[in-house]
Amino acid sequence: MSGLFITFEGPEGAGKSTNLQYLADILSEAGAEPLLTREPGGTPIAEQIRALLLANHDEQMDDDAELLLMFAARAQHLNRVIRPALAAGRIVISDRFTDATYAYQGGGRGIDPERIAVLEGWVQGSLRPDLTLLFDVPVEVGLARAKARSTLDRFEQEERAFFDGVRNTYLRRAALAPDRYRVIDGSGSLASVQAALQPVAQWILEQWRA
Ligand code: T5A
Repeated sequence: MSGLFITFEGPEGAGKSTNLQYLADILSEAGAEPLLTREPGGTPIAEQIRALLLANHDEQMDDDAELLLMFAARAQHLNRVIRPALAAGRIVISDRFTDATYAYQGGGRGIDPERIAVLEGWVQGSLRPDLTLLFDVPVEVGLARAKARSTLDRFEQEERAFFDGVRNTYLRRAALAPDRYRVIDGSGSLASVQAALQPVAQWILEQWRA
């Protein structure tokens, strides 16, 4: 038995978390009981790594240290939570995964994507998401939402060019692999975003039941 691995991606404030819960409710009502999780995080150890990554520090975090911490958390999360759930036939929905590393550490920080690919192969082997929903919003819209909601974490305090790199990398990756990604316009009303999720939910249920 093998489940279905769905990831939610997008720049800051794109609406991932809000819509993840909405999709999960549809799947639960249909009897699928998806496992909801997030990155960085998803296990007690990985959540501690998340806290380290998001906190503001007096000392600047080295880009390679940041990249390696992302994959350290991912190794813990994959082996303790994601792989066992998929092996049990469950639908796993993760709020961010390795596309975020390509977007933030690659497109944002400027780390060579080939170096990221080495870590991806090491930690994940051949495991990739079955479907990635990319919530796309203009940088200023997403940041305004993030600012209105809470104090800014370490990533949210970056310069505009960083977020342009993040968004462009996401869109480029989606264009290169259209079978895996669904790009959803996250800038409209919540109702319009949720309407776009209805056919996606049906597709997920069909794949899961097949
Ligand atoms: N990171 C992560 C990396 O650098 N590399 C990696 O490999 C990984 C995995 C944490 C950070 O870690 C970085 C990226 C991140 O900076 P996170 O917890 O996912 O990742 O943090 P954020 O992206 O900052 O999460 P946000 O909560 O800001 O964004 P969401 O989840 O996209 O947005 P959401 O749903 O919380 O919505 C934000 C606000 O907007 C409103 C909501 O009500 C909420 O108030 N909203 C809307 N308002 C109007 N219209 C809509 N359509 C709306 N949709 C949502």
